[in-house]
Amino acid sequence: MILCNQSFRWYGPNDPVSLQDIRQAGARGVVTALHHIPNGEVWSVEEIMKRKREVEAAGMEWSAVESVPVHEHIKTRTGHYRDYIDHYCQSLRNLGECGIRVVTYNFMPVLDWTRTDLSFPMPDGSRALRFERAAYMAFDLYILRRPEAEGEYSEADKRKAYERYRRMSDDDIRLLTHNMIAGLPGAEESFTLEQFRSELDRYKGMTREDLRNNLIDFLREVCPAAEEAGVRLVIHPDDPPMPILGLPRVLSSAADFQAISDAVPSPANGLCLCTGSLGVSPKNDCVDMMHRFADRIYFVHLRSTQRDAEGNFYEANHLEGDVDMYAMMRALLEEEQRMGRSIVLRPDHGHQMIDDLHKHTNPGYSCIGRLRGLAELRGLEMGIARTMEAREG
Ligand code: CS2
Ligand code: MN
Repeated sequence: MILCNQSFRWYGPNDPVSLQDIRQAGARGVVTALHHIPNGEVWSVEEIMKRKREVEAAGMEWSAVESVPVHEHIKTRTGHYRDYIDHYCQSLRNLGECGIRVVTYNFMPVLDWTRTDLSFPMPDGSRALRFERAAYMAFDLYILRRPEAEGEYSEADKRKAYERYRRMSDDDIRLLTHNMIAGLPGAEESFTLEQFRSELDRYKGMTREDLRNNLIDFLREVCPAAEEAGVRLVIHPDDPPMPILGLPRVLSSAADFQAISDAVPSPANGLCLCTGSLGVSPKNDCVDMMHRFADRIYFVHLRSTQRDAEGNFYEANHLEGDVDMYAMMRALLEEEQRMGRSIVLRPDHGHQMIDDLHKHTNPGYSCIGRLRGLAELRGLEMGIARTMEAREG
């Protein structure tokens, strides 16, 4: 029986969660990146090998890179994008040479994932990441004061946003601003409001077709290098899977992945199926995507969210919320048997719980909450795998 390569994300030597913690959590693989190398520079064989040896010395393997970041100049095809693409290809060659086979990236303009609340209290006392639509609109309209925002919301939404804004203290405003733009783990940059406005300006007038074309051009340029190096690139979906702050989006649905896969039919052009991102939209069927794109899926993030009628969502426990985790795991195992290869899997975020609550960790990446997620996913996997085996035998 082929099982998933159960992994855990590690932010490197500065991560308050240690490699030993990760091993004790039951992971076989470590998902990490060379966060100390500035966005756009080449990852040298030496630096890659140093990290690889560190992970192996702790008794695990470096199962996937998350992420080799894509520079904003590449996303906008401006400035030094040519150099950055050359650097990207060189990093892929170097990673391949070191035996690292899966490389994650995203093509979200300016921001990686977006939440309004990084510490939302759950009934059991743990804390979750949350997206509250009214707070988001209040930020857009009354704090960021994005000029186009006025015309993009209904009157009812604007009233709701204003009501929400009116009730905020200065501290609330500072915290919301920080949560929205001050940089999250995985995000390569952090901004002040002023800097953020000028970053948004780079995308003025850019449609989703324009952004998609830039992504396709990028893939046409890097996939041959990835293929040669034996590396699979996987794009992480937009989180949340809807336009944010007027920015265009390219990977929010099955149709979006189909489009880039048709345009660049290289085996190196892969998908990171993140159920925590895609699952926010009721229109996305993650189980169906697992079957449909299995041949291109080399990495899976399992996480669930709970949405409501207002457009808010919070990150739920891994086995609860809107994502049918049993069906997801079954689809994953079925595809792995069919293809005869294991897929790297990690619990995406987890709640801050138990001792996590007294520690300062990267939002979403405390140890115990993710340990719970991984334990639940491993148990689920074993249960389904044994049942499948019994049926076959
Ligand atoms: C991650 C993303 O924390 C997360 O939600 O899944 O930040 C992911 O690492 C990037 O988008 C991939 O480039
Ligand atoms: Mn994810």
